Amino acid sequence: MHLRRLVVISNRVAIPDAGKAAAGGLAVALHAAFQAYQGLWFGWSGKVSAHPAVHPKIIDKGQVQYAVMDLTSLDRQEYYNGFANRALWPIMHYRIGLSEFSRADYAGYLRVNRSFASALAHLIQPDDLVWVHDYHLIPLASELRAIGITNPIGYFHHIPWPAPEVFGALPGSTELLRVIPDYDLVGVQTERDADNLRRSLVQELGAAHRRVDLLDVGSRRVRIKNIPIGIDVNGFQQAAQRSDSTRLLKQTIAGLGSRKLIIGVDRLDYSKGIPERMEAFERFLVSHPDQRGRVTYLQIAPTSRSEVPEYATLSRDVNETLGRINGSLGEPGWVPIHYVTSTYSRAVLARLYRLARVGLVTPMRDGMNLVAKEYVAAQDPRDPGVLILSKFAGAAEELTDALIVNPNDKVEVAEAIQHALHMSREERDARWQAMLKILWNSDVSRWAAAFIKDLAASKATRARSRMMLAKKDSADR
Ligand code: GDG
Repeated sequence: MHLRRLVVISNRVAIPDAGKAAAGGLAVALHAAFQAYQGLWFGWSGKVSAHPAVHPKIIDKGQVQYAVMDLTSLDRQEYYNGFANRALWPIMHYRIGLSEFSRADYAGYLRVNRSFASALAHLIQPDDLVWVHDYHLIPLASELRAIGITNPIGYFHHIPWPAPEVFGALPGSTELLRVIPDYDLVGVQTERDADNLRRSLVQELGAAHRRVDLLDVGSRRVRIKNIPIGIDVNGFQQAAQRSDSTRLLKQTIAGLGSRKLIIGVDRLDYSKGIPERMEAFERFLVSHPDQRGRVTYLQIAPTSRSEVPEYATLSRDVNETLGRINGSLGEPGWVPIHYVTSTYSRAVLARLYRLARVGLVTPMRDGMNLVAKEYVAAQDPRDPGVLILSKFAGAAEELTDALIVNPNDKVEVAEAIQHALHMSREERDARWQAMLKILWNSDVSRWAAAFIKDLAASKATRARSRMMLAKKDSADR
């Protein structure tokens, strides 16, 4: 049988290690899709070189081919650290004040997108479905169209799409909006994100709604739909049940004794609300002094984007807050907050989630937040823990049976912790069952399949829309 090819493009490419299971989020998500399709995965190798090759390095791994390009150090600085992570990331997370726009960075962002497009164009075949991932690559479809690629091209935006008045604060934002209709399908995490992007297109570019999710922008038609990303539910359930142990697990279990565990797991990023969360935990201990010595909060926060100055500032803030709280509230034999910045295996994470009575997931803004879903999946059905979830995480649109909180309100978060620690077994059970059902409905393999199905269907829609818009043009003339 002839298998259609799926071409995936993302900033970084996860080339699998022989014998090892797929590692991170996107790799797991695409694993299932690449079983059903021949695959090509294209992106940055993660390496910097003085004179990167014009053509990508191709690595064959069975049904999937990986094609990776090196970047120059200037590319990395302007495209990745600069425009993507210092201008776009904060704006998309509603942090206008942190967004550092520079024309040079923006030019670098466009330059890398253009060079990716020209390297990729040679590899795309007429029947391929093209799927672009995330904010590093928004202009890619436009660059591909400019060199004659007419395949269906979809884009999935993993992070929030902010309200028009926030997005509009970014210099060049209208230019970025103009490239959106070069995609046939734009997937976002929540209905809120979809609505924000559609409103920006209508307000800034005069786009016209054909249907709620379908917009005509000039001569192009784009579908904007929320397709919330899921996790490998079964994988997390299995991993959480394993009985082998590691040093961290043994130490955590021994250190806990009869104390209850509260867990937070986040990349060290200001969008995740880590210092604010520590302060909410402090508030909880101050308001409920009988709980001192009875709970431990473990925060795992692998360092990320350390070359971006705002992340170094955050790291200092977290350490300061941590030191202050542990210093003022700790007792001999009890440290309130345990904080680690190393990366642990998914297997260890799953076991820690299961050990924890409370999953504390309180980002200031988050596209989805997979940790919230992983925490739920890993729970012991005989004694499930409680998820406390920020109303500003995309996951809150689905996981309405979590204890939903405003992360800016430390008293509210503190009281949610108290509620979670004392929640009856019946209530915990009912909330967990309801959330697990939702997780199964948006399992990661279903997510990828749903996006691909909509993208494949967009070809017919596109052909029809071209015909109708051509007719309209000639009628107008
Ligand atoms: C972006 C969006 C959206 C964390 N520490 C370790 C580790 N992790 C894993 C978690 C989880 C993943 O990293 C983090 O995913 P999140 O969704 O929580 O957040 P972002 O990294 O910001 O991801 C986000 C996501 O894209 C997907 O669309 O949900 O909103 O910002 O899977 O488990 N994994 C391992 N060791 C660690 O120490 N192995």
